[in-house]
Order: sequence, then structure tokens, then C-alpha cells
Amino acid sequence: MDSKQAAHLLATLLDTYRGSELSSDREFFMRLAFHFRDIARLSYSLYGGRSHLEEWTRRLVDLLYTQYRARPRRAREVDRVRERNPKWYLSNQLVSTMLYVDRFAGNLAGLRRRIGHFRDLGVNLVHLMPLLDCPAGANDGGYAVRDYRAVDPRIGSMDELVALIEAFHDDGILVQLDLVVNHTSDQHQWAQRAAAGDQRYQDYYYMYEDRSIPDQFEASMPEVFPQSAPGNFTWLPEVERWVMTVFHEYQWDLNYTNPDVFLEMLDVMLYLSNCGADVLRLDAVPYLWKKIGTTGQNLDEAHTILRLFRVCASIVAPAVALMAEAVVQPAEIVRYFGTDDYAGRECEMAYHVSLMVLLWDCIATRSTRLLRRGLESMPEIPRNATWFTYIRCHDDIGLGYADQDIRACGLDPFLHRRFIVDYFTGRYPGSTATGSPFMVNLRTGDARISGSAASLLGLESAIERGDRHGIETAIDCLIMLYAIVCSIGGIPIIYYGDEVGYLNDYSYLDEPDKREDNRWMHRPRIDWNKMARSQDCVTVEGRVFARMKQLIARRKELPEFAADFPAQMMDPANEHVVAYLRYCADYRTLVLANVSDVTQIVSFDVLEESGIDPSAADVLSGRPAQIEGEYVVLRPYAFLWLRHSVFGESAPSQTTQAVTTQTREHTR
Ligand code: OTU
Repeated sequence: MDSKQAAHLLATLLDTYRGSELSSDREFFMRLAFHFRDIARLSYSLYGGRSHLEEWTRRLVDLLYTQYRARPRRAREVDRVRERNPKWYLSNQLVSTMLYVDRFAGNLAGLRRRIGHFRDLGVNLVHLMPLLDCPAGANDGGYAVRDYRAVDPRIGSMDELVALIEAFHDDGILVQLDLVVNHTSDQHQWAQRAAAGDQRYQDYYYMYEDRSIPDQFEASMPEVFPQSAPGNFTWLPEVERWVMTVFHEYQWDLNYTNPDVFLEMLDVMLYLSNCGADVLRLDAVPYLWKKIGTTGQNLDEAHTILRLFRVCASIVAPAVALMAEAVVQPAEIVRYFGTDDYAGRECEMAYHVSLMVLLWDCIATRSTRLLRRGLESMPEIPRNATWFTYIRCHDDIGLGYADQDIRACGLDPFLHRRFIVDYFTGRYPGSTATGSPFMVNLRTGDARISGSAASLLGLESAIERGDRHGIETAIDCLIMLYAIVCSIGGIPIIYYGDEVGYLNDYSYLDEPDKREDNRWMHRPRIDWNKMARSQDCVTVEGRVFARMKQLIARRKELPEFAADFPAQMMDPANEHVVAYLRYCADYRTLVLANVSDVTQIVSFDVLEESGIDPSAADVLSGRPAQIEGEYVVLRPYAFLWLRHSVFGESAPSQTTQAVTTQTREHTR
């Protein structure tokens, strides 16, 4: 559709609204007019072949208007603030955490009583893991949604959620919710109707009477859960149909080639936005469009769907940022920020999966070679996009490096991945890690890793051995990784439990519907007696907590840690040390981190190249680095944030007051 046709269509649509509507909701119609060309273009590219496109567009606009009118006043105010400051999420002020409401605090009411914990730690963006209504028993941690408009009654109600989000906002804490866009539970009413034979709802899914089409799909589609859910289709005896189930058999893939499905999910997205969410995490986005003869991942149409979601949200709920969950190859991940005309206009955030796995690689190999190679070969991201930086989340750690990067480091991709899995599952001689292999694929030899960060770093085994030195080393290593995550650019995620060095939680083995999925070992049930030790500096929990808290507080004081400019990788001429420079107009900070268990030295050259004086103070300790001759000394797993001010002062920081005001701005 060209711009003339789009303008004509818009004029026809606007004609049907009353003058009173146009004037009282001017804001909506202005935004609609501004974005309409994109709506028309993207819709046409997805569904252009259909006869009812105009009628469909009319339904889409009606839906947007209805959701705009339902948008609460307070949310509209945030919209206006963020429209004036559209890159709000690049700020160094943001630090996030993610947690399961039930495992963290029992229920929503319990979580409300824990707001003080977040305030104490300094996190101000809380991702509440899936909390919508889902079947009891196996539900993939809530990623099998039965009702997108109801909260899981076991943890509370929708009214409670909305009130909780308001309470968070009052405290300057933002909230992120999941939008499970790719599939529904087999108990969702659409699925139930489909299973009862209703054609309309069968068309919401990929359903087939016999194997002929499923077999064609299978020929090129990989398996996500080869051990627990092999194949991509499930037989439904009640309707005698095959249904596409890429993940578990109880998660039915939505069929976005049906334009009605897009409208349904758009409505869900705006509904959740209107509940007050600041960030929506779009689950499994690479899978949104399937085509025979492809892997069914990362197809262009999946990007078009996301762009259309983004444009629509910009009209109704511009305050809401969209985060892509795409655990795919590095070159594919960055495409979720948008490309070409839509660069920076798809999802503005994504998990930095590549950094995550490369950091674990450093720990196993004691070398930064692959990390440097991997980060250097990452394409640049649009200026308004940002990463969520993290060392682990609720999922397994998949070894999704780019094979060519592994080869460029002189390693064999297959053997190297096997080494990494062996290392973190404690099978490699000398490894102190206690993780478990996840989803071993006997056919491809592929495997991923489960385990809490602290356990993977040897804390669990050191405590078991009563090895005090081992305990300190594991803590140092955990903090060093978080020091990178907090400084390399993007929004750091403090995975819940890591703030006190939580170990693997094996209680999932006693839960029948979780026993088969060892990702639950790193989704701990929080014991608040243990958490209380965070206030006691002689305990492991207290030592980890104090240092995490300090990292977070310092990060917020350093404007050069904002995501406006990418980190510049430096060469410290020592493969065991990561070095990168962060800068803004007034300050620059050189980050040095020793990823090995041996003391390392770094020549002054890298300081000179970074414009940092060897006498510069480390932001965290307030003291200059330890120096031997012309070298900086880094003890095992030590790191430094060496800061230089163009004003020539020594490491000044913004006042705490300025920091708080800025955070508040986000939620206003
Ligand atoms: C996501 O992860 C969730 O994070 C998982 O917890 C869910 O099980 C899953 O979706 C299904 O809802 O396979 O190993 O590229 O890799 O969506 C993690 C994205 C996963 C997929 C990702 C998926």
C-alpha cells in the first residue's frame, strides 16, 4: 500500500468518528495519524493478499481506540513523560531483577510486603515472571497461559496486581510483565473450542487432519525440548487433528497467518499495558511465523508482526517498552531491534544472550578470547535500543555462540561446547561447578546447562568441603561477573537469589510436575530466614548482598554507564583480562576484570590508550589500583572501574538527590 492509498484509507476511517470524539481524544487521533502509514504498510505486507484488509484495518483502529479510552489516567501521564524522553530506558539509573511471585514471596500480597528488599538492594525494575491464569500441574512456569486477562488465583487477583504495580510505582520501581505471544495453553478457551471442533478457533492454531503438512514442517524444523517434548506436533484424539506444539505438547502455537489472531493478541498486549506494565517481555518471538521449508524461526514476517505491535503500542501506550526474548544466534538477535526503515522501531530491548554465554565461557576457559571475538563481531545496535545484561535467567544456559567465532579462536565448535557443558556439570577434572545438563539431544550432541550462578561458580561445592578460600573465590567471581553486567551497557538483571548467592534448590525433585525439568534447580523458593542474613556481613549472604548493593549504587552514579554509547573494547594485552571503556561527554571509565583464578598484570599502555591516569581511583574502593612498576595488578577475579573526569577532579559522582529525582521521572 503506498502513502496515497494509506492517507485515503485513514480519511475514510476517521470519517466514521464523531467530531466530539476527534476533539476530546485529540491525542489519540494525532498519534494515529502520525503512525498510520506504518500500520497500513505493515498490515499490507502481512495480510495484503486477503480480501478484507480494509475491514480488518477498521477493526484494528477500533480496538486501538477502545484500549486508548480504557487507559488509566496515570498511565497516560507516564505516556506523555516518556514521549518527551523516549530513550528513558537507556539510563544508567535502571537496574532490574526478575522473580517468580510464588517462589519469592508466596503471592502478590507477600510480594507487596517485600518492596523494602528491592529498595534496600537498589533495583528499580522488577520483572514478575508469568503470573497469569494457567493450569495446575505442568504449565512451563506459567508460559502456558489459560486466560490472559486473569491472574493465577493461587497468587492473587487482577485488582491486586494493578494495585501492586501502583505501589511499586509510588516507590519509583517499574514493572515488567510477560506477554506469551507465541502460544497458549491447551486449556485456553480458544484451544478448548478448537478441540471441540469449532472451525473458527481451529484456525487460531496450526491444525491438520493428517501428517502430510506436519511432515513437511518437521523436515526443516528443529526441536526446542528434544528430551521432554520431541517433535513439533501433537495428536489430538478428541478432534482427530494434529496441532503444532513447538514447545511442550500443552503449548499450542498461535497461527499469526490468521489476521484475527493478530488482533486478539494485540488486544491482550494493550490490556496488559493498561494494567500499568512499563516493559512487556515478548516470549519466544523468533517463532511467531512458520513456513514449510524453513526452521520456523526468525522469519521476516515475525519481525513485521513485532513492528506492527510496536506501532500500535506507540499509539495507545507509548510509555511501554517492548523486550524481545530471542535465544538465537547473535546476528539474528540484533535484528529484533529492527532493521532498515524500521531500525530501532521493533523491540527496543532484548536479552544479551551472547554476552551471557560468553561470560560463562570466560569462567570455564579462564580466557577472554572468545568473549572479545564474539562481542567484536556483534553488529552494532540502533542508538535507541538496549540490552538486558545478565549472567543467568530462569532458563537454561544454551551455548548459542556463533560457530565461526569459536573457529576463529582455533577451537572446534562441537568439542568446545562439550567442554563447557562438562565444566559446568562438574565432570571436567578440577571443575568445582555443580550444574546439570539440560535437554541433551542425543542426535545432535547438543546440551544446555542448568544451575544457580553461585553453584556454577563453585560456591556450593566449596561450602560442602568447608573450603573457606574456595568460598571467597566463588563470591569474588560472582561479583566480578555482576560488575561486568552492571557496567558494560544496558539494563543489568540481578537474577533473584543471586543478590545473596543462592545455591541450587533441589526441592523441585519432590514436585511431580517439575521433577522432569531441571531448570527448577535455579528457580529457588526463597527462604526469608536465609534472606535476612543479607543484613549480616559475617555471613556469605551478607557479604554478597553488601557488594551487590554497592555495585548497583555506584552504577547509578556514573552517567557514562548509560547505554547511549556502546562500550569500546580495549586490548589489555593479557587474554585473562577483559577491558572496555565507557564514556560520556564529561567522564570516562575503564573497566578491567580478571576472569582467571590467578593474579594478572596489565600494562599501563591500555590506561594510556583509554586516557586514564594510573593514579585514577577505582570507583568501588575509592583507592587507586595496585601498581607494580608499569603494571596494574589484578588479583584472581578482581575488577576495577577506573574513572577519569575531563574536569580533572578525582572520580566525582552525581549527588544522590539527582539520582532519585531521575528515577522518579521514569514513573511519573
Ligand atoms: C521461553 O524460552 C521461556 O523463557 C521459557 O521458560 C519457556 O519454556 C519457553 O519460552 C516457552 O514459553 O526455549 O530454553 O528463542 O529459545 O523462547 C528457552 C527463544 C526457550 C526460545 C525461548 C524459550
